[in-house]
Amino acid sequence: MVKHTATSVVTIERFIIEQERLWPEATGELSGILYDMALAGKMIANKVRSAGLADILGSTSDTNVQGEVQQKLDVIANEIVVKAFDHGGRLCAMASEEEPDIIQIPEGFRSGKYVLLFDPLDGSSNIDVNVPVGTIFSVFRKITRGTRGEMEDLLQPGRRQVAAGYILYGSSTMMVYTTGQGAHGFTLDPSIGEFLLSHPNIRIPERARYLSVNDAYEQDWPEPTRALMRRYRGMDGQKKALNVRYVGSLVADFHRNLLGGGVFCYPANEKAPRGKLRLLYEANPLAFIAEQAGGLATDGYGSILDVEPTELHQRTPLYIGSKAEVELVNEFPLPKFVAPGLPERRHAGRAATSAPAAAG
Ligand code: FDP
Repeated sequence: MVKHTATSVVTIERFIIEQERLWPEATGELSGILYDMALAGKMIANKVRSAGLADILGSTSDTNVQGEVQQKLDVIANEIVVKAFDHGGRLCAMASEEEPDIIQIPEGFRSGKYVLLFDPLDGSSNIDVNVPVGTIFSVFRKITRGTRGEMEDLLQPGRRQVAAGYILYGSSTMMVYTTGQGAHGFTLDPSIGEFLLSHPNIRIPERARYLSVNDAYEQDWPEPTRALMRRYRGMDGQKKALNVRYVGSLVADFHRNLLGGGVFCYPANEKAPRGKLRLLYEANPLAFIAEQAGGLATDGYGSILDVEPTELHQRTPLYIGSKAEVELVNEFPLPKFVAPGLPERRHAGRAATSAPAAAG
């Protein structure tokens, strides 16, 4: 990695170029994807900043005073990302949390060698109340032979990601990404419209400070999950209590814990037996960043990055953050979270049947 001093001003563009030079065989296409994502992030940030002013809140079916159909911000963010990528020639397909099916590159445009999976505006239930939201993305190499992207290209285990990241629209806008060479953070300087390197080589603190979990679901958690949460809260006398911080916007919760040390948990529960969060758009990219920063992510059975996806919108339980806290999950064997009739979760190199037996 190229070393930067605390005083050097490094734009995201320069940083990406410097990283690319470390790989003589690089064609620049992945770098292009990262620039395009930074650009899409700036455009979404602009919309998020003016959300309350521009009268773009509300349901997609609402009509504004001009008689135009209003669009929700997450729909707008989805369009921004799709338009930033579908004509660029770097991707052969996309998948979005907002769309049910694979997004193909329009006929007549060059098809590239990567696929992009993204959640255009995560935490969108927080938009109306001015709480931080984020965009999350994940990039894989195409593995099928044809020109167009196929489902197989999108359903790859997270371990094969070549890049992943997020853009947090908070008190400032930040982009954090990894290409497997550490996790790096850039803060948008709105006066010049550039993301500047502000957090090179992020390392998640080993000593965790925070626990992020929505314990309104406690009554629906199985006993091992409750016991794990008691451990995190220091209630079983085995450990100093963590402080609880829960925004309810995954990117914001993850980012705080990445910088301050902590664990974010969204366990499976009786009503959501496979959890709520999406493997491909949320868990995988954040797990890649967590590992690159020295942390971990598990679904309670094994690394998130080893899960072999079976469907685009697959959900997963998620425990992510500081290594020691995530490793604690192993001490509380969780019940099988696979709902009857749904395909079993498969971990690469490990049969689903090796998961701990049902315990509640
Ligand atoms: P949201 O429903 O607002 O879009 O995955 C979506 C997500 O937010 C995450 O950002 C967040 O961590 C989680 O759901 C919050 O869910 P709960 O309200 O069930 O806690």
